[in-house]
Amino acid sequence: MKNLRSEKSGKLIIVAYRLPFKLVWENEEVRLFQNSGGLVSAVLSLVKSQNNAAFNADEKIQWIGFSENSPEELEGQSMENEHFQAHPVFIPADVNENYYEGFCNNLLWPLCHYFPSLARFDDAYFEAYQTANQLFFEKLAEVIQPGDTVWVQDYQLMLLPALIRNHFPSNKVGFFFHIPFPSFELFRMLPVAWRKALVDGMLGSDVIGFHTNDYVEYFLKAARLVSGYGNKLHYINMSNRIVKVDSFPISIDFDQFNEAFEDPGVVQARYDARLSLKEKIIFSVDRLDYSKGIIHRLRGYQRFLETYPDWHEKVSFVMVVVPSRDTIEQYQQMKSDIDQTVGRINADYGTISWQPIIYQYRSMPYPELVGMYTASDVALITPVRDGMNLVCKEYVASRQDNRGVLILSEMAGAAAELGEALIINPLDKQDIADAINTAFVMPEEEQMKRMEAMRQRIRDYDVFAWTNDFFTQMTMLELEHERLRQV
Ligand code: ADQ
Repeated sequence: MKNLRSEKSGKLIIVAYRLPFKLVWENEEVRLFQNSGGLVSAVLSLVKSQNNAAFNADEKIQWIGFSENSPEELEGQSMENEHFQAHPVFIPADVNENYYEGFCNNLLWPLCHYFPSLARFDDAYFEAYQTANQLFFEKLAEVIQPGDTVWVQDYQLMLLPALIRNHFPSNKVGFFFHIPFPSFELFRMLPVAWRKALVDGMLGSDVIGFHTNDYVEYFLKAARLVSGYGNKLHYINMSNRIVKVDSFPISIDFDQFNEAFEDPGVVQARYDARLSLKEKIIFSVDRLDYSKGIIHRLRGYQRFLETYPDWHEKVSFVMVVVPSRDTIEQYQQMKSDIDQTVGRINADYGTISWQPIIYQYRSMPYPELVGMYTASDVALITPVRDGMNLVCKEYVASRQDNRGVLILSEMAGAAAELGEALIINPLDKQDIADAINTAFVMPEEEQMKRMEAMRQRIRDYDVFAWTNDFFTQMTMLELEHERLRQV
């Protein structure tokens, strides 16, 4: 097959709200701690795989992201490590408040997760969103050169692809949307000018990626109804160029989770969990967010305790919630609802020798996380809406022993891929309760059959395949553009 790498390939530039590092001051010097989040490992997979054609993998990846530190604090500090060179974007605090907490998290997040009643519409939000996207663009303009490929990430930067296209028309631009793109009935709640700016902004890209076919269809409908662009087989013809819209279900580093099963720290954590907990273990872990269905999960568990009293004293539900956005009032309210509900269930059902829910509000170190994944009989994942959900994929990849049962909400993007899970409606308490009981009585052979099928799928389409797939589409589109230019 022809080598797809173009001679003109330049460097890769990632633009995301967050930088790939945390900055920590020690003795007046800054030290960089690389984040271990999904996007960073996905991008690192590109470095490891080296066989993509869209950009030159020998050059350090450039990463543009918001800086929590002031320009004075960062002056003279090196902002690179072995893989990344970071370019901090400075956004004044009042603008960032209206941009990030406002437009992004008080409007786009609830709207895209089907919570329109929580969405706040404020002109100052949209103004700040435009200003912030412009600031990201200005930083990019200092870095970009002909031949470079830009990969823009997520709902914080929907206006950016069009800004790039207008000023640097020959650079390749990819965009990935990590949360659900909502059905048109939700999207049309945005003021006409805003929704048009968002759709046109994204259409500045060459390739636009979503997690599922549903999100692709919803976006294509918005592009047609908001901006008048039809499509043919997911290709939108923009007169002088083509935009490809497709689904790329994000994944994880399967081998890393699979191999962790035997790490001494993981073995120890698994042993400790089994020793200190009851004979059946249910586990859940997520960020504090109303989209994650934490309250619904608790109600489902409560219904399980009501309906299946034979399991009393025999089950421990370990629920770990990572603090997130807890400066926003709705999140504080939700946190206190969760605290109260956990307290009530433990008070109603607990005994001297049994605590039905063990609840922790903290981030969990990796060995402990995989220790819990591999000790649990059930992973209970019940978002009321989730773009993909990586926790369920991590659980499955960790189960080298092919044991355990995944209970998964039909509202998670991942449900489209993991049909062998027990799929539930997270709003239906009885459905959750029955699924827990079904999981507890499921014969080992059936657990193994389901687990093996899911593991095979994630092994085949891991995070390396995901990034490779996206950049293959970018390269194919570039070839198509070259062909069109010659016609
Ligand atoms: P998130 O909403 O953050 O991501 P998710 O995909 O589940 O959700 O990823 C969470 C990550 O955080 C997982 O890797 C998990 O292990 C980790 N994590 C969660 N709780 C933790 C804890 N207490 N301690 C340590 N680690 C913890 C957004 C979208 C998702 C989409 C991803 C990627 O909302 O739908 O899957 O982006 O596109």
